Amino acid sequence: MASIGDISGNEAALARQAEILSQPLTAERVMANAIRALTIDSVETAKCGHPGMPMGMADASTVLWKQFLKYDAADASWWDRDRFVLSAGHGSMLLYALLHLSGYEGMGIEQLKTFRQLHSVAAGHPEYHEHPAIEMTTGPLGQGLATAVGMAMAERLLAAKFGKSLVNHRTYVIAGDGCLMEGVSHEAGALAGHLKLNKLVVLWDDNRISIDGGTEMSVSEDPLKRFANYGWATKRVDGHDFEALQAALAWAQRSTRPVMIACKTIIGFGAPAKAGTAGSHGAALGGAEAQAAKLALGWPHLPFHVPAEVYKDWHEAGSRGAGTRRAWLKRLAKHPQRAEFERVMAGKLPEGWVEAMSAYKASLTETRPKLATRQASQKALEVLVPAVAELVGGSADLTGSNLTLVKGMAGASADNFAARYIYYGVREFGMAAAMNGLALHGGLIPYGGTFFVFSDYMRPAIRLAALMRVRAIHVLTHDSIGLGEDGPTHQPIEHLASFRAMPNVLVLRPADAVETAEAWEIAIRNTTGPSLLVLSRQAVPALRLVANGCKSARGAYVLAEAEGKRAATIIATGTEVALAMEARAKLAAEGIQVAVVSAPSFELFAQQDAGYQAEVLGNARRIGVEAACGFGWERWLGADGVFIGMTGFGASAPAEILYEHFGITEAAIVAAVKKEGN
Ligand SMILES: Cc1ncc(C[n+]2csc(CCOP(=O)(O)OP(=O)(O)O)c2C)c(N)n1
Ligand SMILES: [Mg+2]
Repeated sequence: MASIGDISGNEAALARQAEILSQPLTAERVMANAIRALTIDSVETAKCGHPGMPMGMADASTVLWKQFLKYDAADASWWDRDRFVLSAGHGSMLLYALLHLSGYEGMGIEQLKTFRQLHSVAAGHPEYHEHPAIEMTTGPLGQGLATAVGMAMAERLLAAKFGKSLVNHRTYVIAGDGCLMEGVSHEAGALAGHLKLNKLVVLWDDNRISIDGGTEMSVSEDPLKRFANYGWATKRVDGHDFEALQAALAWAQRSTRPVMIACKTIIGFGAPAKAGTAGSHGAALGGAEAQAAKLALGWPHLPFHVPAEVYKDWHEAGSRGAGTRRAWLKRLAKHPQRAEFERVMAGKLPEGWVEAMSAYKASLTETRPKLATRQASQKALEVLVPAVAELVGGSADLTGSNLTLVKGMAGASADNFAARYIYYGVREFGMAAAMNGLALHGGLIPYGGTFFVFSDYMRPAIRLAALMRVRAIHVLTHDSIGLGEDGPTHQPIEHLASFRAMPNVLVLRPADAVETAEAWEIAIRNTTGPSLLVLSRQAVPALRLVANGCKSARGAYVLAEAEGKRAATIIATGTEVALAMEARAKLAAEGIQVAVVSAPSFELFAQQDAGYQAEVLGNARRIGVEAACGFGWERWLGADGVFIGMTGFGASAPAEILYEHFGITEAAIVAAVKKEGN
């Protein structure tokens, strides 16, 4: 008998496969074969897709969905369901087949027939908004796993708050070799191990094949040992042995640590020639091989036909959780915290927070503090954190710089999840992915801090948040050359432009304490994607002296109108608004009247009607000022506009020297206005 360690080569895989296929078909194997057959049919119909992974993991998924996963196909949005994340998102047909077979509405056979076609819910990779049971968008390898860590954290945090009669579920992940090769698996795995997220269970599709071939070409470590070292409980099983899988998953339920089960599988299981090879990873098997695979699997049915008795078994699995869900609903109905639980899970903001912020903003116009906007952000948080109980903060080891922690917030630890702050460690990507998971889980609004320049390390997670329209708030401090001496490695230049280019991302760069408070209000209300609060290290004067309404909500507004006809309009963001105001005063003293427009958010301004935009931008020549690259500013400045900012990387020196050195000065603005005026 071939041992499970012997299946890395195609020959060994085929021998092992033949041995398994020679065994009598069990009901479970037939259920798994339904996944394989639907995968084959959908991929053949689309003439593209990834059959290998669903065919390899069909057995393990069947055991999970039949016996362990807590779900009720009648209600995809049951709050206390187990979360299932297909981190190896290329194997999307596995998820679609599971949803179809277990009886979810909205994933009928017609959907599988249109796999990968325009407007099909069965898109190439699982897309969050396509079906309510798709917990997140996956495809960028590793991120499913890292996001699932956030979901598992959310479960712990909410269980600590509402009790386990309401919150008591697991997060299951299927991850491939690729997910574990990705760097983010290190960050996420280490964080989960540290926090002892024992209700997180990862099934590793240990087929040792990726696109280029066998993983031995590029991998020498043992991922199980790596995860064991992070503090995970680990186990190896034959991924085609139902009893072994069942025993491993039963063992996982009792774990006091996060669990990784390496399921030794044969990629493309069932395909007579391509099984065990990269050839089954990402292309249709082809007519002859597809036919032969069905024959080998003992699946004699027409394409897309699943016999009634197989549906019956699957529907039983899909409704297995119905009683548990009903019992949960009863508990919820009489739970003393029911209203609050329902509010946070529905993503509704509490009462009173708007009034608290209004009072705070009014106090700012009295005290007119000169503060760095990162400090102003902390002051806003001092109001928001008590008022918005679902806020969960954190930082990637820069708490004292990002100023993300406020009084009364305990840090979460393995022993204490009655907490509202996460020390993510120096793991920006892991943090941003976990924040997505916290938000996707529901019940929490995550914010997290790092230096703006290190948004580069988080970009893939911010992009997924944007694609999924997830409410995650990033507190990005040290936003320009204004951070000074740390130099060009730490000075963001192209970041504003790059995030303004990313759809569904709201970039907010406030100019003073009032605008920072407004930015927070906008971010908390923004449910259509991530918000980036881009904040300064250095102090700025109070510029907004009246705080009625939320002017920043229009993206840009006239902060100071010209006394009379505008000779020019100076448009600035963040710390450069103060410079613009100084230049305005200087010019006024010389009888030249200019308007200053503060533009904290290009995205919000772009959404305003043409009339408002025209009124703000005016007819006079425009000068844009921002200590960053000018890419994208032409949109507001017009053909004869002038941009004052950066054209290359920064340098290491005190901030004032750098502003002088790079010519971002009051004098430069004055000169630009005068030049234009002539
Ligand atoms: C971040 C990222 N890099 C690259 C890819 C392209 N890609 C998709 S699947 C894959 C190989 C994954 O191998 P594995 O996880 O072992 O999947 P299997 O072939 O076993 O299905 C690659 C490189 C991707 N989807 N995401
Ligand atoms: Mg693989």
